[in-house]
Amino acid sequence: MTATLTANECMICRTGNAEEAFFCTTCMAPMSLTHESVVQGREPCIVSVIGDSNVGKTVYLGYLLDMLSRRAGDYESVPKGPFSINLQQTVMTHLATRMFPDKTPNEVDQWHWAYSQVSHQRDPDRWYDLVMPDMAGEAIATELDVPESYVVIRGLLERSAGVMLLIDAAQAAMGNVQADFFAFKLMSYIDQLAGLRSGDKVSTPIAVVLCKSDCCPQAFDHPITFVQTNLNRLWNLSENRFENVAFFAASVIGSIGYGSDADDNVITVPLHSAPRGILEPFEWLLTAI
Ligand SMILES: Nc1nc2c(ncn2[C@@H]2O[C@H](COP(=O)(O)OP(=O)(O)OP(=O)(O)O)[C@@H](O)[C@H]2O)c(=O)[nH]1
Ligand SMILES: [Mg+2]
Ligand SMILES: [Zn+2]
Repeated sequence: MTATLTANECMICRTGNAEEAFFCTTCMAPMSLTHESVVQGREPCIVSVIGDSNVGKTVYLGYLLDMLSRRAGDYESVPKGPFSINLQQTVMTHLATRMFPDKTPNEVDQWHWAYSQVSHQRDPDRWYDLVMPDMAGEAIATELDVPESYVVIRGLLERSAGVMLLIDAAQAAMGNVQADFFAFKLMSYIDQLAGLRSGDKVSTPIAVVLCKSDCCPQAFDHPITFVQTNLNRLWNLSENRFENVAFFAASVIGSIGYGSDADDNVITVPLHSAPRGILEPFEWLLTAI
């Protein structure tokens, strides 16, 4: 791929910025992404990780990035700049001290963005340059309800080579329709962005990840049946409008305990990590993009 970005052009919304700008003035994406991309001489693939607030995006993405940098599954991952390490460091530091990371702030300039070069041992000369931001679920919800309130989310989804749509499987399994409706809305948003005629289907590969499946093992046994049963609106839209959707169950935590914070609020405590199904959606997406 040839570099089409100029030195001070935002990677996400293409606004020209001042040379010294840290963040894009229009969408607030970090300009360090552009600077790294210009050094590489090619544009990266953007993989967007989306989903409602509290579904487990930060924990999943941080854990995935850490597994890649520990050569899990024979992957090799090289971060492009120290800013790319912040997300995995935050997540792993929290889990090591039996805490969950904080909710991602709605302010775009506080999101962690990971920009990494990834390859696999079976084809060591093929490198994927990936940009994966950790977005806030509430910001995504606001963009769905008031389009263009978060220019960065729209820009990211327009430019994404692949999407990971995360869903709280534990919530869906309990019959809470919020999980289905949120995913349904997100898919409809992506469909609308693609702007295709009704007969054409969206070709962007979408990995639907059923997070917290440790709480509902049936999702691991038969993810498709789980989606057809508990997330039927999402299933139908995927079939009707999307060419390339796959379903995966995942969980990071083996068991959860309960404790209290300084104000006596009940909090969940990750007792130990037992990653399951973390790499599979990523592997599928890499082969699909
Ligand atoms: N059982 C279980 N719970 C999990 C797992 N991962 C995350 N959680 C729970 O889900 C909560 C939210 O996880 P986050 O990764 O912060 O969620 P998020 O999608 O980033 O949320 P926002 O930042 O608000 O968008 C955590 O505080 C945990 O209580 C998991 O693998 N298993
Ligand atoms: Mg988060
Ligand atoms: Zn921008």
